[in-house]
Amino acid sequence: MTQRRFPDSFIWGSATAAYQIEGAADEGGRGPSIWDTFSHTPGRTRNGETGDVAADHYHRWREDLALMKDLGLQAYRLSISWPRVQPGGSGDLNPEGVAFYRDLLDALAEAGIDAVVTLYHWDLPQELQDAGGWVNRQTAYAFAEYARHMARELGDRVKVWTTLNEPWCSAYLGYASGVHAPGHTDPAEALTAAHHLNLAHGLAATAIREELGDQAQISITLNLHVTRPGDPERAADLEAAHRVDLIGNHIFLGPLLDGTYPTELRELTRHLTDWSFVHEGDLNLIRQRLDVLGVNYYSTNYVRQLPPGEQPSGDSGGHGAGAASPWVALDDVEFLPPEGKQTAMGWNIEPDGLYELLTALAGAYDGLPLMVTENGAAFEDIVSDDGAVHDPDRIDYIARHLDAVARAIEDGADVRGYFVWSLMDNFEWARGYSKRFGIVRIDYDTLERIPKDSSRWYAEVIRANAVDAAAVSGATGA
Ligand code: GBH
Repeated sequence: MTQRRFPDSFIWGSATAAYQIEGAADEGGRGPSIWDTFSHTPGRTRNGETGDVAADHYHRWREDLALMKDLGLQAYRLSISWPRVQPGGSGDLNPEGVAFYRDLLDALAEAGIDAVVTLYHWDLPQELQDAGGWVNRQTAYAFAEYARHMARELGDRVKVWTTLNEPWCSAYLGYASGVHAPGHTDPAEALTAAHHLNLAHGLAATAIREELGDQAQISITLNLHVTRPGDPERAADLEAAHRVDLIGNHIFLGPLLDGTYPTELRELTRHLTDWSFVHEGDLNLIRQRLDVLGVNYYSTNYVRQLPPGEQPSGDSGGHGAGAASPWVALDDVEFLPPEGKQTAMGWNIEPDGLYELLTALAGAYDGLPLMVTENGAAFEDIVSDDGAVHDPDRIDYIARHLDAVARAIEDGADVRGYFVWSLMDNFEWARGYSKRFGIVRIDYDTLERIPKDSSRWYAEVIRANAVDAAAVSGATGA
């Protein structure tokens, strides 16, 4: 690896999500979301932790904006809490909630920081869940109305509208493995939810363009799975990886970009659903022009096809001990435990996976602009006596992934920007506060913000518009 420069127009950012940082769950007229319900249900999150306070960003956002300015961030990816702006998920808006985001977006604009706004980062208004959540087709229409409201209220302040963050997680972790809200474990529900999420994207994109005109920039962020065969020589493992690609990736890429669900995907899941949730005309509604595709990348998967009758060993690749698998219709696919160096999440570290993903997307979808909307890692911080926070592993991880992004750009992928996950430590969903992804540390006793070494390092990358991954990897021996 060597010093690599990025295009002059490259956008440097950092990302967060509302439920993970805001807190103030009962303030400002906010309604309950499925994550309030889920996190307050005993046994669902580590130590029963919730987002009630989180990083208290709702009250401390001015301080957080100052941190962004210090970093020299060019863009900030945030999400809007749907139940904060529309407490019941339909009907009246909550003016106090809308004002919170208006003030924040105004201050970002004043600081010259572009806002990339995600409309749905998993916090569905509870009232919509009571009516069936994403299994109910009506939720897609409610989402489009919410999107229309946000376009009207905040339209001129938003650079890029991202409809959904990682619908894979909403569908499969929410409805099949149950490790995310609402905690269901029904494979047919997960597939239904996936379609309704796709539909919600299409309807919302249409509504936003109706409000703001065709120049509105629309995106969706996917967590696409880079899956490798456990044994590259074994045809059965290659075939297993292909099926993961269908269930994990093409269930979204298909309707969004090709206007269809692959026949193979329908066949593979035929025993679970007859796909009657796809109504005539849906596929036309879903395939809307994407101005940019958001790509979240953390790690790769290795899979093995099990011989008939054999059960997967262990927890099958970190789905969570005893949890059901999110991988519907793939009972005979074993997710192999990671080998080599891992992050604190137990995820393997493979920057080449990001290179492969970006170049594969560029090859498959000619001319599709891409943006890395999340990449980053949880590690144990090293807090020294003088209060400084050292995180060499995080610097190394980000540097090596940026090197991969730069290589993908050199090889023709149109990657427009990169967002570190995350600006600050936050509520890591079912893992609670134990996992820290921030480049800024949050002291959860005092709620003090302490920039880690990675903050200063990232500020320098932004300033130089270049990364030197070799120096960093050498320093930490990776
Ligand atoms: C992102 O999710 C989220 O957008 C963000 O909110 C979160 O804080 C961040 O990453 C860090 O977790 O489920 O067994 O197949 C990433 C979610 C992580 C989901 C890897 C799939 C694979 C394990 N993805 N995970 S499994």
